[in-house]
Formats: sequence, C-alpha cells, structure tokens
Amino acid sequence: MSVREPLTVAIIGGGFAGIGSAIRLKQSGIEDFAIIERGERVGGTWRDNTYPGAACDIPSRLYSYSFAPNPDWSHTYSASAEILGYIDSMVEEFGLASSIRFGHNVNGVRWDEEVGLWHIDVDGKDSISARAVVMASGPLANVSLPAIDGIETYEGHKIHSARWDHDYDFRGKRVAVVGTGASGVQIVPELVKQAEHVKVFQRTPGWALPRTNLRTRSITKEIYRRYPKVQALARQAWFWGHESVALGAVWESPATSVVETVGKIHLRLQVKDPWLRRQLTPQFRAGCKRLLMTSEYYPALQKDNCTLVTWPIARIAPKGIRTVEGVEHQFDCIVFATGFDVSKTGTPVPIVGRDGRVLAQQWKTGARAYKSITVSGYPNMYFTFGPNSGPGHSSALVYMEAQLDYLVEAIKTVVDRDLIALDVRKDVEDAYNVDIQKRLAKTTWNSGCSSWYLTESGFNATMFPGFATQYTNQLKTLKLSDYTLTERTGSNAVVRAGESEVVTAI
Ligand code: N01
Repeated sequence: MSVREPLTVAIIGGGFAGIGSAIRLKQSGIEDFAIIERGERVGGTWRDNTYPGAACDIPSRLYSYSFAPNPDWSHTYSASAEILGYIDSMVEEFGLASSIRFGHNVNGVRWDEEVGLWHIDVDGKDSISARAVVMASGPLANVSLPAIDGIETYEGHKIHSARWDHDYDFRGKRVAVVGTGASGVQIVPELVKQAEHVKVFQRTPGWALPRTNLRTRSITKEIYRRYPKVQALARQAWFWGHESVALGAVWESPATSVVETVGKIHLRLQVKDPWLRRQLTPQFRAGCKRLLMTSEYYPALQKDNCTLVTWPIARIAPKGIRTVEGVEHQFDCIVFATGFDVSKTGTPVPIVGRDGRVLAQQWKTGARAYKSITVSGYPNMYFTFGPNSGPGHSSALVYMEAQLDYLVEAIKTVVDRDLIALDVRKDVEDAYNVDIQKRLAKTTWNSGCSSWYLTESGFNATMFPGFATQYTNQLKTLKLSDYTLTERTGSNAVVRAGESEVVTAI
C-alpha cells in the first residue's frame, strides 16, 4: 500500500526497532507510515552481523517480541541467520513489505514549525514529510575500525566483524583477530576450525560466563505452538532469571563478587595453564563491560593453531601487526572485532529541531533524553534504543517493547487530538537526567573500566541504571503533564504545559 504524504509516521531504520514500531502502530490503527531503510533488506544489526559464530547471547525466548512469539526457535540461543529469519517472518505476518522504502539513505531530519512536520532528507531522492518520526537506526549500525597507526598501509585482507566477507577462504591462512568483546569471542572458536593459525590480540580480558545452548525438542515446540501461554510463561521465567542477574551485573554489590566467582571458576575449569589464566583474568568489576557468555572461547584459545597475544599493538605494518616489544606478526588477513561507532556524543544524522537547534550540538558532551525516548525541542520525535536505555543484564527487546508502546501512545495522542506538536518539557527532561546520572554513579559500568557505554570523558550516555522492571514500568503511562501540547486552532496554536495554557500565534 503506498501512502500519501505527509505521512503520519516516518520510521527511520528497518531493524528490530523499526519493524516493531510498524507492527505496534498498525495494531493501534495507524497505517500511514513508512519504514525508511538505507539497505536492501530488513534486519539491521542481524542483517549486518553474519560473521561465523554470530549468535545472540540472550535466550531467544526473551530476545524476541512478546507480541510476535515464535515457538520454533531451534536452540536456547539462536544464531544470527535464524534471528534474521524471525525479523523477515514478522514483515510477512504483519503485512509490512509495502511500507518499506529500501535504498533510502537518510542524511538529515528537519522540523518545520510552520506546518508541524518533519522533513526527512534522503540521498538522491525527494525529501519525505511526516508528522512524527521514529529514530530507529540503532546504536550498532556503523562499524568502527580502530585508530591504530598504519592501518591504511596493511596490504593483506581486512574484514570487520559486522561486514563479513563470505567470499574469503580462511583455509591455510594466517589470521589475526583484534578485539575480544562479544563479537570477538564468538568469531575465534569458528576461525580456529578453518584457518591455519589464528592470533588473538587482546587489549583487555573480559568476564566470561558459561553458556549452555540446548536444541529445542520438537515436542517442546509443539507445546509452545498449541499452548501459547506456556511459551509466555517460559519467557517470564527467563525474564525473572535475568532480573536476578541485575543484582550483580548492574550494581557494585556483594552479588557482583558472586558473578566474578562464577567467572573465575569457569576460567579455572576451562584453562589449566596458570599463566594463560592470569592473562585472561579481568582487572575490573564484572558487568563494567558487557559480560561475555561463552563456553567455546577459552577452549578455542588453547587449540594448537591459536595464540593469545597480550602485548599492546604498536602499529599495523604492510605485512601484519607490530606489538610494542618489537615483534612483527605477519598475516594474510586481519579481522577487526573492534565494535561500533555508537552515537554517544552526536546523532546518526543531523537533526534540526525547533528554532533551528541542532541535536548533535546539544549532545556534544553526551546524549540525554527523557526516559530515553523524547528530547525537548524536537517534538513528535521518538528514539528507540535512545540515551540510557541499554540493559546490562537482560534482553534489549524487553526494553524496546516498552519504548514502542510509549511512542505509539504519544503518536496516537498527536493524531487523536490533532496536535501540531507534543514536546517534552525541558525541566522534566533535565530532572530525569540528573536522577539517572546520580543512579549511574553506583553501577558497575561507572566503576572504572573503559567501554563503549561511556564517552571519552566518562559520561554514561547508554545504560539504564536499574532493573528491566523499573525501566518498563516508567514507560507504562504517557504523562501529558510532562509535555507541552501545541494544538491546531485555526491560524493560532494553543500551547499547553501541564495545567497552564498559553496561546501563541504561528
Ligand atoms: O565490540 P566491543 P563488539 N586495539 O566494543 C577491542 C553487541 N553484541 O563488536 O576492551 C586493540 O564490545 C576492545 O578492547 P578494549 C553487544 O551489545 C551482541 O564485540 O576496549 N583492541 C574490545 O575487546 C556488544 O557490547 C552480541 O580494551 C581494540 C573489542 O575491540 C556490542 O555488540 C554479539 C582496539 C571491541 O569490543 C559490541 O560488541 C556481539 C584497539 N585500537 C555483539 N579498539 C549478542 O550476542 C578496540 N579494541 C547479542
């Protein structure tokens, strides 16, 4: 179905958040939306992360939408291809295909107060107008190659974990893997099966916990299919199990020592060599960086064709990597599992709001929003996975579902009341962020390690300091007193702030 402009909603990004937003909008009766996607297929990070071993380290029963349950997950933790298949299946089941505009690379978003519309500028195409915008471009969309001296001089093959080269044949090759985060620990066990030799360059060892990945039996799938409530219960069980992990992973507490003990036992059981164990022992509190869920990584490191290198990298040379003690390691291929360019101090595309304000300027010292979703001065704009919405212990999709319900409620309010603008109050947003930062000070993320959660100056713009229950509860109701409402009344606009009412001409 092609819809006429202005759209009611433009959704930027066709990953989990964009597809979920579209489903919830449709279910609430809003059908004139478009998903604007720069790629040629949906899936976002699960379309891009196809490296060998790519999988979710959160159980699929919880890493999926409760409004689109899937009884057919093959394993406790599904691989990326299966997750991508799940996203594709939602597009089909909810009839979204005709609402997606592929090959549309958004390069800027501007608010037009005169008409109460957002204009979305797209490379080489006409701009798109919409009353509301959902920024669903995701935090892990742009890859980050490290700023290592000489990287451009390397003559061998370079691959980033999120832009895998499936045509490259690793057999008989000397391969380097730089980075030992969530991606690196999934890649190494697969590469050692193929390559002649793998050297893993570790800058900081992380806390790894065991992960048991069981195949889902067909009888279990059948039960879930026939009795959806049983599947919902299974999801709840995973939810509460993960909530209990928050006690140790989110806050520095005695429970953090329990998580660390589990990590140390896991390391001791899997690595017999005391020197290697020492090299792999983290020097920061568990949870500070993302916990690594893997039972395969330590065994892979100990294969005859694998070496852990802990000397810091000095530079990349034409033939390989030089470490600071003066050794040059030569490679046919370097795999960079070095993470993503996360917009913590800027925006993925330029966003210009009321009175010409530029969001990237406001976020220069760290992104801030109200309940992670709305920002004052940018009316009718909603962020999914926005500032301080990250979970350290649970499924991002649990958080995302709550965001979707909140933003759909807000958009419905705009439509039902024929508002020009629904804009969060600056004082409300500021008070919220003072509280969030106060609470973050007590968390493991702010306990002294460096991670992609923090800006260079140590500001935490990414994580939510609490249980998933607290995050989702705060989004259950849209308090209109937190917002100013600009109503359309002939040639005038009525702006309401809480109980007070002001009339301004536009
Ligand atoms: O990236 P990362 P990732 N020289 O930023 C190292 C999600 N995810 O792609 O720790 C040498 O975590 C860096 O070292 P250090 C998940 O949210 C989810 O692994 O900074 N090394 C680190 O080891 C995750 O948090 C799943 O000292 C350099 C690594 O590169 C997020 O994606 C699976 C370096 C980067 O780790 C990102 O994970 C995979 C340099 N110059 C990913 N620069 C699920 O299962 C960086 N490093 C859901």
